Amino acid sequence: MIDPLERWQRYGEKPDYAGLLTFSGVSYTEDPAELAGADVVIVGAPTDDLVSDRPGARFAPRAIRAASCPPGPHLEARIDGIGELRVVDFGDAAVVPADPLRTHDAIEETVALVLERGAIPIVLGGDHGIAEPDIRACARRHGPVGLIHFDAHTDTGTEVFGASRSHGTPMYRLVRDGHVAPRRYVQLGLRGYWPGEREFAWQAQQGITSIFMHEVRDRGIRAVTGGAIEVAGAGPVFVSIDIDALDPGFAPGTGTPEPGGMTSADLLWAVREIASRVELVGAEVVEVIPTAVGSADITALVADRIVRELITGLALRRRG
Ligand SMILES: [Mn+2]
Repeated sequence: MIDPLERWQRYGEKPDYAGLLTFSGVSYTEDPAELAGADVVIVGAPTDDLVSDRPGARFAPRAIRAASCPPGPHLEARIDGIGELRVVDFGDAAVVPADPLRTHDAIEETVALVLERGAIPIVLGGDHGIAEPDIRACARRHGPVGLIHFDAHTDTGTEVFGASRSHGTPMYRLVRDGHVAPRRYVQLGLRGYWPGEREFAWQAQQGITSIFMHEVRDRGIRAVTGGAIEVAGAGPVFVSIDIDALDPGFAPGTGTPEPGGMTSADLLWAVREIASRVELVGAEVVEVIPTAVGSADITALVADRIVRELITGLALRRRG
């Protein structure tokens, strides 16, 4: 285990731009045995072979780590999630360029190693195709999971451009294969012009709940988040956050941006609230396309803060 803060111990903290690049400066290991006792484990999944428009999400795990800020008390929640919980950075899954099948196997294997040690994996994507190995690993450990899915799109196509494995199809495949319990599956932030009637008819048949962006706007984030938590219900829950749920004004670095989305303030609160109230077994933040370094990349920055809110919510739940 490497503690990136150790060299700066006499100063109490490490500058964000210096030292080993880990999430929030937490300890780093690639040895699964060293994950014993960890509460939350960060895994990178740098792959974007399955995008249908603009690529670049393969650079996100590094960018999110580079944008991440050191531990400290959350000024609203009044708790330091990283101080309270044992958080470890397990590095990146051994992805293979241009080979999405082997890449997904590597991601599933890495996430499974985290789950075997009893920790909660938080995966930094990557395109949304990684939902398939991420959630499959969680379902193989915990049984079919409830799913709270923030996105502009449903990602429940049977195919996109004729491809059945795409960043537009993972949720269809996960429901079809029994890894997601459809009646405990809720989508938040849907808007724009995709998908069509066929997909929504299939979703209705499965009992999937869709909360559209206009409902978030009209009913407010507290009401729709409360509703989503009710749909997910008791039992294991996975939270999947596609950064394009946010308005492109807040998260311009993404592959299929859709204007008219959520605010950062709403989404950050919602993920903390969810993590503090459900039985979270895993989470992912996907579809971030960074273009700048460190805190200059506002999309990677908000992705980092989303992960911090998840950790803060988990710490609140632990405290009771
Ligand atoms: Mn998506």
